[in-house]
Amino acid sequence: MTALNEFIVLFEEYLKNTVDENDTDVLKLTNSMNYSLLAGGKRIRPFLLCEFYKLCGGKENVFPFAAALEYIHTYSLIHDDLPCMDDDDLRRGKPSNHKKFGEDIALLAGDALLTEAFFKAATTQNVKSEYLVKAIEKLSYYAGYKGMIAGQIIDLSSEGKIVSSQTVEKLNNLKTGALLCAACEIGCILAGANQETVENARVFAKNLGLAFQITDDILDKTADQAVLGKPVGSDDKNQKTTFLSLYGMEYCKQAVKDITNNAITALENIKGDTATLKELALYLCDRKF
Ligand code: GRG
Repeated sequence: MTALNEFIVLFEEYLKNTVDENDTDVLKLTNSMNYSLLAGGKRIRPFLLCEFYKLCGGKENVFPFAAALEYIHTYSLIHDDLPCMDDDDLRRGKPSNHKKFGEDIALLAGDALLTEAFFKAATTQNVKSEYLVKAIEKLSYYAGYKGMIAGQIIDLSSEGKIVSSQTVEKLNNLKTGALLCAACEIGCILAGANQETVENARVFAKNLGLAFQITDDILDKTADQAVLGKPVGSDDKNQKTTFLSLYGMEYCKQAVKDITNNAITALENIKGDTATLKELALYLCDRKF
């Protein structure tokens, strides 16, 4: 997708200079942070933040806040791969952080990215401080114990059990949907959008997250590991109940399309040019990695 690829070039250029490696006493830590941060990735969350910001009339460079979101996403991936969580050896096509640096450093790199995220967010320039405070409130809510981490604990407690579709949906909304909601809502908030727009952005993100996660479940079964960049079959390995295990392949493929359409419908309620966001939703529902 052209707009996403163009964004990635600019954003990566910015991101690569954000964690400095000047202090030789903490080099192991900063190497480990940059190893995961700069290992590629689709950069969907920062892209969404910047697109919603532009859509709502924002004119400043909000890459620092977009980076904050990518820091939090990256920390969650590092911690999720640890032996005490999903115990995965491969991430973004490379050995996972703890495989390369050891569990102690991987744990600290995740901690440092999480903490630094709030520094990046709080020091975003040229945005009204009132908007910045509201955006940081959203970020901490969605990343925290009522958001992404709630999803992780429900996920861990569900392993090896057959759980209801309601639990699988809740888990997905939190684990995957929460940071996507953060991205879309924060983009609006930083631009000073009204409550109705923020709400439409949330409905878009929630549906996008659900379609994204069901696609992830499908790819975990069908993808080529080299293209996916992470192990396939990990849901079966970890005995996870997913939409795929509950409803089967054909139902899930159709559900991805229907839920993506729900996301697009929410976009239609927002004034302005939403073509790129619509293109992104369609691109994500057809992705191969
Ligand atoms: C705090 C330990 C801890 C975990 C939080 C988000 C999360 C829970 C764990 C990460 C693993 C995971 C499978 C999350 C579901 C969301 C998801 C599909 C993440 C992968 O996102 P992509 O595909 O990744 O955007 P890239 O590598 O492209 O950035």
